[in-house]
Amino acid sequence: MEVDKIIQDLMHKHAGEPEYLQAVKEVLTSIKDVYNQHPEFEKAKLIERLVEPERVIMFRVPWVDDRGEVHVNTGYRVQFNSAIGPYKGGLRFHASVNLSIMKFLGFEQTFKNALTTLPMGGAKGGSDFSIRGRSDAEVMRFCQAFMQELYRHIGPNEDVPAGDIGVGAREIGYLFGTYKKLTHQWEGVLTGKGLEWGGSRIRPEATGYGALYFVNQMLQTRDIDIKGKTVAISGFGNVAWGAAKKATELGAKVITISGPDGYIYDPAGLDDEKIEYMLELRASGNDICQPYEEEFSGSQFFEGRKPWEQKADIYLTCATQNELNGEDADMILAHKPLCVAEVSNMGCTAEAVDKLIAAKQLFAPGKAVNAGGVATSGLEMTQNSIRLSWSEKEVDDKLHYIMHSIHEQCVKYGKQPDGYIDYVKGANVAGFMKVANAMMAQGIV
Ligand code: 2IT
Repeated sequence: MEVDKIIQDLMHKHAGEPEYLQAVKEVLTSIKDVYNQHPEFEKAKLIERLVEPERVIMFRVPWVDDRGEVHVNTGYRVQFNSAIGPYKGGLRFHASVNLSIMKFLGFEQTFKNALTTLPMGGAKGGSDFSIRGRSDAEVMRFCQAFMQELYRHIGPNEDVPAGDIGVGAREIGYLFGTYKKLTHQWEGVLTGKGLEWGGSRIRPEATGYGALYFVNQMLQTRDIDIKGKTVAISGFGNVAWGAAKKATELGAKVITISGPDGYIYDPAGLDDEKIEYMLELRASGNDICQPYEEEFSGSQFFEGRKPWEQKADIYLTCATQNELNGEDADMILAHKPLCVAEVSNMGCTAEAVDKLIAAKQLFAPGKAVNAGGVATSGLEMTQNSIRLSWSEKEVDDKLHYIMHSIHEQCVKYGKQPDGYIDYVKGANVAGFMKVANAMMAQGIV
């Protein structure tokens, strides 16, 4: 079937799943040409199979809060594609979580994981539970209730979840403890574990570090040195923290962070103390960035606004999907930036992506830029399997190599006749070809 017809049918069938449709549409549009060059793909209904998750698990998560009140949340695990390895992808605990968001993230993860060079299939999971304002004991009981169902569906050779928004080392700890208790097995079933119990060095930093390694390579294609450049970052969580840390280390100046409440503009730039403070902000569980203004004089809080209105050389989305829209893209383009990159998954709306690419802006998508996180999860799996812990340098060297390889794949498949590198096309085609070839080899399953 024609790619356009497949998209149309999906829009009809899944009309209530806008994020899923957005992610699918972007990938299918990118791969249209290569798909048409491979009639065997059409015969094998490759795309029809690729867009359908292999399995969706939805379950009830009942738990009791500190006052004795009973709550019921919905749990999800979308096991999207296992062509190139066991299912792999994070768990998101956030009030906004629904099936559409889980499916878009699982779909994206499939191609992202393919780009990492490591053998990992794609999955995503989570719950509409919010850790905001919850006590430690409540978070533990929720994680225990969540794992009481999830444990049947995962395993080190089957499906290996990790963190995402709302799921950090604390939550992974409670989830791991429950899995171990239920199965009597100590195994590498989750990544993002603590260093003392099977975690990998650099994993907390990896998404942000990998993103900056990638951005640096993007800049090098235009002979630009990152040193001294200003960086506008959104978010203040794990990904924003790692990105701010590495950007600062490379000599750039991070001038914004943001939260659901608004953004902070700090013209002096973030230093080590301010970057450490981001961890405190996150640990408070309030999901706001405003307190930064009180803490550091010279900084300013802009309520209900986004950091994209500030002029910067480099813009990095580090919060969540669709946080940069068409209007924001216009504003950013007016600032004539050197580089724009999604570090959050699908950080830009389809309209924003189209505008940035039409303007020949140096721009790259999340599935390439943020793949260092899951890649380092893959390295954690390897260390668990061989029962060794690698040094910081060993892990960081491998992360460098992986980000370099992802960049090369994007250039290979995304370079246009006029020399412009379409990283969206490059990442989508490279990821697709790997998954497609694996699926073809394995027959109609
Ligand atoms: O979006 C992502 O790649 C993640 N949340 C990390 C997934 C993982 O398995 O480390």
